[in-house]
Amino acid sequence: MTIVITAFERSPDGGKGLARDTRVRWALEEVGQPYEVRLVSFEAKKEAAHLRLHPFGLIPTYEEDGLALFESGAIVFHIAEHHAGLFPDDADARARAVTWMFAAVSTVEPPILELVTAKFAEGDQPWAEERLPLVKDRIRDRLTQLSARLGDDDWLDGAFSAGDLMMVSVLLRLRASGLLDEFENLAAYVARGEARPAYKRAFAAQLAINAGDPPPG
Ligand code: GTB
Repeated sequence: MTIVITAFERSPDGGKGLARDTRVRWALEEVGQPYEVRLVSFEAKKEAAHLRLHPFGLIPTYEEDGLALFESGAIVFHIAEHHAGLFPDDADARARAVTWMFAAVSTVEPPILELVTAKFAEGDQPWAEERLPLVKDRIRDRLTQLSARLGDDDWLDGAFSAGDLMMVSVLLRLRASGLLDEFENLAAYVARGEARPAYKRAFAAQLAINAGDPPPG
């Protein structure tokens, strides 16, 4: 049956690919699975029909046959489990790829999201300017550690995997801040992810929606 994911009717980023449907699209493109997208407005996300799919009223969601999933990490995991191309065959290597997926969403992404909160939700608070450098330094700490581990390698653990897909997706959110460019190997790592044909297709598909053109195909 057709895979259906949800995405913003119009992403607030205007098509920069930062909303989390992009990582799901990327995973589907990597494994060569066609999919459809149901666009959801901000209002519709909070209505009963969408809340049945996503208890927190967010995107993305994933539907296939009787299965409905939410959480981009869980969705990418499911795609990687069911289709060749995102997990290595070796069981230990696979476990390490899963570890990197968790590291991306539970260790690296949280301080990055703090920066978004500090800039956009708390930016007008009297203490905002004082807090910002602290938030940025917490991100730098994580990036320093990640950069040391990646070293001169192309990917985090051998061949490209779902772990890299999630990590690159998380790091992309930092580009506008300039923090990524402080770490040459991480900037190159993200650029390698973006250069993958599957990423380019995913990016183009979300851009077509958010720039107002019909999706390709
Ligand atoms: N942990 C969940 C996951 O990984 O799936 C988080 C899902 C989530 O936060 N979804 C966001 C959402 O639905 C969209 S991606 N927000 C709507 C709401 O809160 O009502 C987050 C996002 C939003 C906007 C930008 N942007 O404009 O740059 C980037 C990322």
